[in-house]
This record gives sequence, structure tokens and C-alpha cells, in this order.
Amino acid sequence: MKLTPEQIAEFHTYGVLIAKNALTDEDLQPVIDEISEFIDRRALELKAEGKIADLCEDEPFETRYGCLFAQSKEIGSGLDIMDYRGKAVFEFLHNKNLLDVIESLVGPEIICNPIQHLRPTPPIRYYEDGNPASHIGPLHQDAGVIMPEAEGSNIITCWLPLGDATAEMGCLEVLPGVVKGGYLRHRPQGGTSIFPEDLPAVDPVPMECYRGDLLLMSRFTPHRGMPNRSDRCRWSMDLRYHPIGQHTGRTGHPDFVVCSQRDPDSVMHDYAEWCRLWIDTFENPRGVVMHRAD
Ligand SMILES: O=C(O)CCC(=O)C(=O)O
Repeated sequence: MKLTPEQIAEFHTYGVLIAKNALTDEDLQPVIDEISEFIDRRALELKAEGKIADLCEDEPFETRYGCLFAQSKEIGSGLDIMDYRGKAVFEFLHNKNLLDVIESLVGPEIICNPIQHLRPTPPIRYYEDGNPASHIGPLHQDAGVIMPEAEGSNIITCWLPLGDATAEMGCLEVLPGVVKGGYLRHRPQGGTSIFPEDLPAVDPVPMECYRGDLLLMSRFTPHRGMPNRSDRCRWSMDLRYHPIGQHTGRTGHPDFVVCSQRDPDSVMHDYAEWCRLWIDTFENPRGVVMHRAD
């Protein structure tokens, strides 16, 4: 699905757009199955280590993580994209339906930026501190979590839920329409966040979305995750793409080409090589990995 000219105009005006039903169940199910296998493995390891008693095997994907998390916070260790490096996730980073939408905003020469995360956000009642106020994410622009050299890169954040992401489940909140002001100063305290005195007087808007939707944001759109007050886990991925040739903002982490009309052979489909690049990055750190405000 390509974005319509109206959707593209909306994105440029507000710095945010939800592309409804851009992905199908067939696009997402392999990723969900792979995560489920990871959770199975992790749960068995934690049981063997005596850290959990109940494997919660009868719980569906939406609730199993929370049920395990309530017993041991270690269920999430190693779950992020670059840590468990799943083949289904690697293939999803090239997903045609996803890239069709991205192409509408950055053109056909596309880099997969290395800032990419898989996030389980369990219900706050499973934390010792279940106070909603302490689970409000820091309000930031993604331009604040990259190197300043990448401020001019047209990095599009693509946040996508693997299930429901309602307001009750702590969907993202954004400040729409502040994108034209560019970079706002960030501070490291309490998680990289915009200096309160620099915040534009715009009310945050909850971006409720559902499986199949893509929430697209500019690098200048202030946003934050909210507390999950529901009984279900809010599962999401946040991926970033930008045109080939532009600075990634993280020279210490590997980026790769996912789409190129000019040089189709440059598209990286080699899963083993992707894994090798991440492992090498961790074993032989080089380059820069920082938040601009650090
Ligand atoms: O998913 C979240 O709670 C936060 C995600 C976020 O801030 C981001 O994608 O930049």
C-alpha cells in the first residue's frame, strides 16, 4: 500500500500519521511465532534456574509475557532485535507492505537504520511500583537519541503494534504539528527528554492503533510511551528507515540496504551476515552509539 498524496501531506503537516491496515496477519504472524518460541525457551531456562514456578503455557501471546514477567523480570533479557537476532524479524525488516509505505516518505533507495527495537510493555500492575505516573515515558524526539550529525537525515520512525495498542494499554502519545520547529533541546535526566521549558504548548494526543497499523513519525515529532493499565501486554516494534547516503546517527551499529531501484544487488538478504555484523559490533565496539543529550 502506497500512501496517498493526502496522507503524505498529513504526515508533513503533523509529523505523524497512522497508516491503517498496512500489514496483514501473514506479515506479522512469523514474527509473533518467533517471539513466542523465544519466550518458551527463556521460560524453560528460568524454570531450570528456579526463578519462576509457572511456565504459563496456556496463556495466549497477549498475556503470557506479563504472567512470566510477574515471576521474573529476567524473562525479557535478550529479547531485543539485535540481541536475539531472529530470522523472521530480519525478513520482516524487508517486508514489502512495510517498505511500500516507507517508500512513499523517503523514496525507493532505503536504508534500515540500526535503531530498531522490539518492546514488550507489560501491565504496570506487574511492577513493584505500579504507580502510573512513574511509567510515563520521557517525552522526546528521535532526533534527540541520535548523533547531531544525523539531524538532517530524513529518518522515519515506524512504530507498529503486534496486537492492540489502545490508550488503556499505553499507546504512544505524540505532540502533533510541532515538526517544523526542528530539533528541541534534550536533557539526559530521567531518560532522554525535551527540556520542559522548550516544550511547545501542544496537548499530547494518544495514537491508538491495532495490529496491521503503522504509526509513522518524523524525527522531530515529540512522543512518549504511556503506562499500560490493561491486563494484556502491549507488544510493539519501533523501526527506522531513511534514504541511502544519509547519516544513520549511530555509526557504531550496523545499517543495511533494504530497497534500491538503482542497485538492487546492494539489498542485504544475507541473514547470517546481519547476525555477524551485530555480533561483531558487540564484540569489537567501534564508532559512536550515543544520545545527543548524553
Ligand atoms: O514504545 C514505547 O513505549 C516507546 C517507543 C519510543 O519512544 C520510540 O519508538 O522512539
